[in-house]
Amino acid sequence: MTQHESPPVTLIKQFLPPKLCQLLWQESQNYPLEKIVIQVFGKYHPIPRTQVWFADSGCDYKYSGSLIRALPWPQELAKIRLLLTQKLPEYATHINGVLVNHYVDGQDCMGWHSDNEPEIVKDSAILSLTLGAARDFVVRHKVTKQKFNYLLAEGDLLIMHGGMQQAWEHALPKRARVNSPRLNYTFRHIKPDFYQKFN
Ligand SMILES: O=C(O)CCC(=O)C(=O)O
Repeated sequence: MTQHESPPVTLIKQFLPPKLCQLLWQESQNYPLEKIVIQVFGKYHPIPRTQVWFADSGCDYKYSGSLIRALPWPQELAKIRLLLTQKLPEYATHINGVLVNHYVDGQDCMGWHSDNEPEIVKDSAILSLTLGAARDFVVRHKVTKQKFNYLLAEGDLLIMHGGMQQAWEHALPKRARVNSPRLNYTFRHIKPDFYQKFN
């Protein structure tokens, strides 16, 4: 790669109109958000955010060793999925699950990782939609360690193109000055029934 290669992402500012942001935010007040506890080197750590996974039946997802069963799509969220497939068919037609992360304030965060779980269809795009507080989303090349920063604000849609997860990782760092909540939706294409094979 060249020294100045940019990450394979497209940022669409204010993709979701304010009225739809408002309806989705209202609906999110009833999400069954959970704080997952993960085990690292024998010690238990609650993750610094809460999460819920909505998906088509059979599209379960594994997060740090715990299998998370698919909950059915809430009404407003299902409409957003439809909107994505209409506006961005090239990327969104095969979406069948969405991970929702809720950050109470700037102390909640997500560490460096790639979305490269085996149940994600290889080279599929991941679409990230933000509501609430604006936060920095940082992308880092796995080899050169070059970093790029994207400020994600309410209604913004970030497309992480196919192939991104192989070469790049991303994180949502803590931000001391952020004192209001944020929701992030990552719409994904999952291999249906991937985990049923192991049950
Ligand atoms: O909240 C964000 O913008 C990041 C979410 C994320 O990295 C993920 O769901 O894998």
